[in-house]
Amino acid sequence: MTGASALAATMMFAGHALAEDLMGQPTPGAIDLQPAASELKHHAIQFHNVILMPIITAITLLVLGLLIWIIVRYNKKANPVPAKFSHNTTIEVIWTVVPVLILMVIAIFSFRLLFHYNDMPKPALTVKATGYQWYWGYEYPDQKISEIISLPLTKEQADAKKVPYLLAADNAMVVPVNQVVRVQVTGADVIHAFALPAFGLKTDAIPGRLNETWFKAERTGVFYGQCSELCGVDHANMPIEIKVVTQAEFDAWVKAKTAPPAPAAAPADAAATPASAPAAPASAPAAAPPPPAA
Ligand SMILES: [Cu+2]
Repeated sequence: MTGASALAATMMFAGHALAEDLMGQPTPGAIDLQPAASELKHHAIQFHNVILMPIITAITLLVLGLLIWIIVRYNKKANPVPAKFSHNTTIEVIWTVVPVLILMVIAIFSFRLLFHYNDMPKPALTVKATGYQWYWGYEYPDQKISEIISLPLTKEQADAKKVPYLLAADNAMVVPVNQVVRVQVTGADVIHAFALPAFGLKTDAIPGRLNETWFKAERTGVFYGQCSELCGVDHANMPIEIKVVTQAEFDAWVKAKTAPPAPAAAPADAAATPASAPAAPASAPAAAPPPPAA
């Protein structure tokens, strides 16, 4: 990035911050990160805006200034007799030590953010997200909800529902607001990545391995992400949709998912009956047996 484009980007960035961003999805024509709806994303945005952007801008302007200075002051016309010396110990020490110090500053804040990602508060809910070629499956082991298959909507379906194509799914991951949600991420065939910008999530889904990430949604609504590891021909067609609802709505959703098909005098706590787990949608492949709750 040249100095000029960095400056332009910084100015656009500053100007854009005033405009209204769409929550949970990309804003057409926008520059800048998606607005945060979870704690981790707030920290990531702060790291980007307060630490990285000023450093990048300052370095770019410094290098641009040096280039202009040399072009103007030391071209053949302005400086016909060049100096013969080589090496300058002072400047060599400076251009070694200063970058090291800059990297150390970045590292300190970078590790702080990394630790934050790893320092998950006690989760209220665990969802296991499995990446398949090419769709996602969401399982709620503690609620005894077997895998829900989440398929992308076709262009026609998305347009009819007025939701973003390639971001909207038929079945969303449903979670309660203001609760720590642990997402266990794995892959069933190849490596995928579970990523959702508004929550600052990006975790690889690796076959044979259970990765973990978390978020705590600050508001209700629908949030979109995408598989972020090139996983094959339909990589672009495996959206991630997370629907954040109130606790009451979530409880009702769990009840609906776990209720027996024929309500034969089912008491209110029928949700706890393990045998009542419903089958996945007809189009879904057979769900794996639920793993032991972690
Ligand atoms: Cu994928």
